[in-house]
Amino acid sequence: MISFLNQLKTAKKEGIRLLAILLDPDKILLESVAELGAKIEALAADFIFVGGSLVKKGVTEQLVIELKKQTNLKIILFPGDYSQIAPQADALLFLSLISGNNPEYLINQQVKAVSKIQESKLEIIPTAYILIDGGKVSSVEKISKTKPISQHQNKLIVNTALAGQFMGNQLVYLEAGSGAKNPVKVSIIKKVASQLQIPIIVGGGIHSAKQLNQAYKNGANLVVIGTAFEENALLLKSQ
Ligand code: 1GP
Repeated sequence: MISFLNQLKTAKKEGIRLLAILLDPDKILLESVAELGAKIEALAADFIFVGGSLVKKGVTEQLVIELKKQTNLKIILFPGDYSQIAPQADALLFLSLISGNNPEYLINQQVKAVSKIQESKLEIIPTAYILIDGGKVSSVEKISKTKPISQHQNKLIVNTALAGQFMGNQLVYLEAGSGAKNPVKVSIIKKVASQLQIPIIVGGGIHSAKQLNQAYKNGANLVVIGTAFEENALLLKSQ
């Protein structure tokens, strides 16, 4: 099977638009997983991302196991912290919050994750995670105690993304925060995409088919949608 990273690299090369639906293990009832899986497949999503800011111990594993039973889509871990690493998933975004300066999210969580990763067969993808101001205080900001970069600081965002690439990351994730008022501006996506050799994931505050299309058109290779799916899956249908 083609790896998650290779799917993204191909998407970047060939202009394929990939979509991931984000599920927060804390908000999902296991009984509803079959129905959710069917809804996600109906949207023609390519992946299911699993992760949240504050998730109780063991809940992520239970959700991943259930998703594996109910859908054939690849399950990608997008963890808020190392306790959310479930070996039953397909891949792990090995995130480093490089827009911030909190050592806990730059290196400490990563060190804590090692024993869990070593025991698993997960595909590990080093990912530069960049938090951008989405117009309200996001959970990532609260928990990581790091400030997002303003959407006016184009140059700083581009240079942070480039630094992420030069550090060896294989992906860049431009994050406006879950439930953001303002998604990452298309002009920022465009600038970052034009300078980077590695694929770009964009997420946070994307609510409509129009915003989704705009993100792709300007260089997002994979878009992640959580809140809009929770609220109304139908809004996105006509991508
Ligand atoms: C959050 O980027 C994701 O980490 C998705 O955000 O919930 O706003 O879609 P939304």
